[in-house]
Amino acid sequence: MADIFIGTLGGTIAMTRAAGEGGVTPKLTAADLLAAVPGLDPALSVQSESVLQVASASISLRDMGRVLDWANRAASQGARAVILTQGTDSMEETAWFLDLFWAHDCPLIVTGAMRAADGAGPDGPANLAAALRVAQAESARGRGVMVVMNEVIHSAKRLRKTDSLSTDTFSSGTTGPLGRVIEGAPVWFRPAAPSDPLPAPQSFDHDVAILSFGIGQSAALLRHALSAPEFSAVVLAGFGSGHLPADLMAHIDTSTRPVIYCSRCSDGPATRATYGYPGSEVDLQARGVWPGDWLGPLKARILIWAIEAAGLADPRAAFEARAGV
Ligand code: DAS
Repeated sequence: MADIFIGTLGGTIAMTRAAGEGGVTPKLTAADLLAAVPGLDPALSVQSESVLQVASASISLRDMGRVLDWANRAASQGARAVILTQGTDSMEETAWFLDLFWAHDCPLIVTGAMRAADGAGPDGPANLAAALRVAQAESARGRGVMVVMNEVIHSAKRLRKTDSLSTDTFSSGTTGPLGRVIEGAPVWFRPAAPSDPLPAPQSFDHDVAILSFGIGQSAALLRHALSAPEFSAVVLAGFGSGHLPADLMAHIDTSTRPVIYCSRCSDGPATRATYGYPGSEVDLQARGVWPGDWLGPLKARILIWAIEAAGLADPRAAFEARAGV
């Protein structure tokens, strides 16, 4: 039995450019990624598998169901830790998806790279090495799904990609990261928090829309999202702490699906009781729109999608229980 299972999903960490290609594409296998990690402990028993080979914007929720099954199998077979490598573009969504369903003490660590494997100073091997260090630590048990990038350990819930290219792209915002990897071992800034995993997803056919708003935007997309049968829920990425223009409020209809308001800002919560003007959070809630609380639009979308996939009887209570800090 291997100590650590590594599943690779593609992403920049696995990308190189072949002659004639216009840019890098995912090619490297799990074995290639491991071979590039300097100073890998030869006593460490690792089992690796290439699970997907895609850019992370192309990972579907159905794919994530398969990845979750793969990771669950590894944990049930006695893995000490599971590591997934993937693209950073969707990491804040995929890690949160996994965290919502992860029911093991065994840590699940997600990592990737901002620089391609064949460029100058690729960060992939260092990130995988740091992820392995966290995976090997007894203190990582019971901490659910984490993202290790740039030697910083983020919770799946708080992590956001903040820069399209910098190697220092990930931030846990106001609440800060969970810890850092220092001299080859994790140093934790806070204790492990208890988790309340959702039952495994039963359905993958539903879709949740995110609508972001700019000044003067018409009601066309809002009307469509709130009436289209394809959408089982709608997340509104509103101004400031979650506000909509007053003239759009007449189009809000929460009678057929959950509608959630979040902040379109890169940090901070959607408020509940600060502003009372038309289009404010007070007005939205009076019309049946749920506060996204501390979740940004991407995380709120994954959460309501997961709750619907799990078929919970009281989606609102399940959402509220998980949307706070
Ligand atoms: N931006 C790339 C990455 O960081 C591509 C992707 O997300 O797959 O891996």
